[in-house]
Amino acid sequence: MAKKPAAPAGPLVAILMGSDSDLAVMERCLKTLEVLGVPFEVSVLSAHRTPDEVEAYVRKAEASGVEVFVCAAGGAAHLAGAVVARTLLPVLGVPLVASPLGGLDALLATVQMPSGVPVGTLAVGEMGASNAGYLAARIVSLNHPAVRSALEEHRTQMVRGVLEKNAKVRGRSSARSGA
Ligand code: RP5
Repeated sequence: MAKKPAAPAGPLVAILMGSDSDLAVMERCLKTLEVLGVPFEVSVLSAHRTPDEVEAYVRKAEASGVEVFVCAAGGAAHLAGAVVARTLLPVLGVPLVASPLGGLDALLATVQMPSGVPVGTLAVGEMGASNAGYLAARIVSLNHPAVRSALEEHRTQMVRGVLEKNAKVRGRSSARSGA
């Protein structure tokens, strides 16, 4: 029988959010990583309110073996930019809704990075939070076969789930095309 690849130990993904008010949405990212067996560390640190701590944290996380940063913030969302300016590791940004501008402000602040300083920007809100988890897992899977196996299992389940829904919905058809 093939040996199951060993699960990674220390935090591979560092999740930063600008405020604890971001946590409810970012739970989607945390849950995704938990399901895929990717160890992560989560912190509240703000580009504007705690710039020195952001800097110190990025240095420490890099030295401790973190492979990807996920940064979530709303409004004038500069957290991902502040992090990527201090590391060569991949940085993913999740723009959140935190103002009357509905997340467009955070999306533009996160996505419009100057050439050479890239932030991989996800969708606004929960969908982006969830996909930040999946994308971080895909990056980490390049070095960790156990995470790749978990992603393959997830894809198998996703296919099965959609085909089950298809069978149910097609049952509501009034005529069969045979296709
Ligand atoms: C941003 O400001 C945070 O990421 C959060 O989305 C928003 C509001 O923060 P709080 O005023 O709730 O702490 O920096």
